[in-house]
Amino acid sequence: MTDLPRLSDRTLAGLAPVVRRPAYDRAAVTAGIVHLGVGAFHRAHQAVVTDECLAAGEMGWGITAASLQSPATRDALAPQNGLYTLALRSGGEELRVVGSIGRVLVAPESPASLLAAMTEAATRIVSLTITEKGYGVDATGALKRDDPGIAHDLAHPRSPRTALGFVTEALAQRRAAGLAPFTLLSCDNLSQNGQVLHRALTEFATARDAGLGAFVLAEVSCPSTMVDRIVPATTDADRAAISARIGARDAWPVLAEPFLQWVIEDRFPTGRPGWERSGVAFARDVAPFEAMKLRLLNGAHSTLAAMGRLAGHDTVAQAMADPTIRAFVRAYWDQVGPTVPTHIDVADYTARLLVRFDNPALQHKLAQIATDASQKVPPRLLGPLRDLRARQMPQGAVVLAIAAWMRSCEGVDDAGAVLAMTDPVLAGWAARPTAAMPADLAVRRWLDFHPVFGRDLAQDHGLAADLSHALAALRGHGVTATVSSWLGRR
Ligand code: CS2
Repeated sequence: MTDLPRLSDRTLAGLAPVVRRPAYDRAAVTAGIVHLGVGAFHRAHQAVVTDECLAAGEMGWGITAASLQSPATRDALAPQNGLYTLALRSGGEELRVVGSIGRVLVAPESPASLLAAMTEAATRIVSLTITEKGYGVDATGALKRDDPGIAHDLAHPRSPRTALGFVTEALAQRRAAGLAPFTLLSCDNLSQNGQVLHRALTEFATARDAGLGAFVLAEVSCPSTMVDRIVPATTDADRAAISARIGARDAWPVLAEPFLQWVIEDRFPTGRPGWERSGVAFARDVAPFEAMKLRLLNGAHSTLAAMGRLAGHDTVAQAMADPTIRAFVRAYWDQVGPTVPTHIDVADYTARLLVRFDNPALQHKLAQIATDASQKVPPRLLGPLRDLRARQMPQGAVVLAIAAWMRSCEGVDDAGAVLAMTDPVLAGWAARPTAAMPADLAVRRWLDFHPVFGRDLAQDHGLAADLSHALAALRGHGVTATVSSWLGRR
């Protein structure tokens, strides 16, 4: 691989014929979007559909991307002029080089450069994939003013570190300069992501200055979006294989499934690219689509991450090949399906999910999904649980999934091997329950943990009893026996 030339504008023309490449003059593109959080997810959806808009002649919508933390993506992409390969994998592999990202900035290295990009007159959209924890809000959606990043940015508004800090400062500067605010587009997996962002931002701006808060509340548009594409993390083997296939060294290609669904509320007061040309759907309300995706796809993913890892599986496809876990996922969908708005065809969606989860070419690691689970469990599992309890409908599958997650946080799998956990919120919780604690005490402690469970569920004694029972069974008999017995009793 080291003998290959580096992927860049200069080597584009010489790539293997199998690779699709930007069909436009990249030098003529100007940036209209600043994107915060230039991870694989962004590079597998928004950057791709924007690439198609550029190819269709909408040259004012190039992307300036920024990392809020690490320089790794910039270090990979800068020598490549922002170019990278997207590999869509199912039976075969479809390769294309994406050209929509121009510059990649690293916020901690130069906050001023990022603020300058965000306050350019031409910047009309600031989009975000900063993960659930990037929003600086608690389980009720309120701003966490004691979060170290938020507290820093409120104390030092001109040199921000967090997404909220950058966005607010950029909006304040635009306002002072008489420039219209940009539209803020959250593409993270949160229910009502636009509303969550708008509320967090309004609270943050108000804490800085009441007038700025009122301006954000009234003038800044935050459409909600639902993005769906499974994007496994790139491995070194992927880097080598893709570089060999394209005939140039790509330091950070991105892999994904062919499926893509992106639904956006059409509230862009200062304009947007014609993303609909590449299949993006614009809707008045994305909430039904979010509920469908978060509860059925992501809910099953988090369940698979917990149960699959306890049972010793490594990837989604492997866990789905385990007959007990597969049967459980189907039962889970049957139970949760009725909490999804009625005009959604749940049977059709879950039938397609089965095919997507079975895709063996993706090698989608359960450990990747288990990362930051404390942020993911509330919308994915607790949302449906609350709905089912309110409607007095059966909840056994959801309870068992939550108990499996609690069990997986105890740090050992069913064979006694260590289960690593990457979850800063849980890691920082000194009173985190351990396997040595009786199941009912452990559950009590979990339910009292407000950042995840809010303040309502701790009052629910029936729920505590059901969870304790499930946790004790999982500890005593393991996932396979516990789930089989639950399936048998249904
Ligand atoms: C996954 C999601 O890592 C995770 O938590 O559930 O990233 C999932 O693959 C995407 O939301 C699919 O659109």
